[in-house]
Amino acid sequence: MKKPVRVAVTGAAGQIGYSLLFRIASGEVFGEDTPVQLSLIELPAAVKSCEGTAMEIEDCGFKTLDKIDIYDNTDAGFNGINWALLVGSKPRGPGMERNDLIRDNGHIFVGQGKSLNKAASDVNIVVVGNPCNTNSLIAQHNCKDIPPTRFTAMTMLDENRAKAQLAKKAGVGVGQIANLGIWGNHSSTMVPDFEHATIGGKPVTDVIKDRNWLETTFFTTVQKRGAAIIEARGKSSAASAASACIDHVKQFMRKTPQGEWFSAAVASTGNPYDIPPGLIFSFPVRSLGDGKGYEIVKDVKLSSFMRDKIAATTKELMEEREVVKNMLVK
Ligand code: NAX
Repeated sequence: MKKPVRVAVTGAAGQIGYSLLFRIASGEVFGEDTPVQLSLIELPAAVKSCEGTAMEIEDCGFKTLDKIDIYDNTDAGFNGINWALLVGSKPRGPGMERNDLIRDNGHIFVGQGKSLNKAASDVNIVVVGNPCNTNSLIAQHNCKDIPPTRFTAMTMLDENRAKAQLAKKAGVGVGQIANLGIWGNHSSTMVPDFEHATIGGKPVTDVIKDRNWLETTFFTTVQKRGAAIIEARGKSSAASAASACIDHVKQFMRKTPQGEWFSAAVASTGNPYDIPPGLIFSFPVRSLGDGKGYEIVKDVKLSSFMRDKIAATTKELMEEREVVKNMLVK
């Protein structure tokens, strides 16, 4: 067996946590030869429920599960971890403005950034809790000793949603869709880039000739999918979000094959797409493998249609950054 991997999950008693933890413990993500040590982190009021989840995980008899610890604070829960999956955050309450939610949840990520700085070093951080791009930015600013490239936010669910829509329209299996990059914010301004994606190795626009559908129905279906799920299910996406989180970690664990890419929100370096440096922005990226980093794909030629959409999502992220500027350590 290899050295154990220690994985912390915040919001472990929540609905995404319930779909996520079992798959991590099962060996699906880190391999059947890697013992998994889970660190479940919750608010004190949800610790009891977390204990119930932990009992169920134990009862699955996963051979890769080494141990489970439960914490109600991040200083202890992040101690020596290799992966931090930051899922826990506060949902938007009735009558609450988006900026109030951004500020409220921002404080959680100030504290978690500071705890990561104290308690962990060789760690990769994935922010799922919304607004995930800006929460990742806050955590990263409050965690000066860990390189910014270790912080990501999840836009894999948006990528998976976009691929599913294209596959349905083209009448093919979703495995035929490749290189579907999401640009920008995980919000309704996100940009699902159909212009560089392929279906069975051919450009999407050669297979789906209805450009109007791609620019309108496809775009808005992907952008508003989260709201459509809440409307239908009465609850927000959970199993699909957990599955996307698994996909995100797996993508960073392996070297991305030549010519392929996937979507993740990472710190902008300012070029080549003129996105303000430092913003946690979703790009097409390629992993260098073993969770050791990534490169932003540099050679994507953007049409004026895509550039306009990307400008709108950039503006939204800059506005979010302005709302939380007092939480960002220079
Ligand atoms: P739930 O409300 O079911 O669970 C959240 C859990 O987090 C609760 O158990 C709560 O006690 C815990 N929590 C809150 N503050 C905490 C803190 N400071 N430390 C530790 N735990 C804390 O929400 P769930 O459906 O699991 O969603 C979690 C987050 O994921 C939400 O912010 C949600 O908006 C976000 N999502 C992000 C997605 C993405 O693609 N990036 C998609 C799905 C989801 O909407």
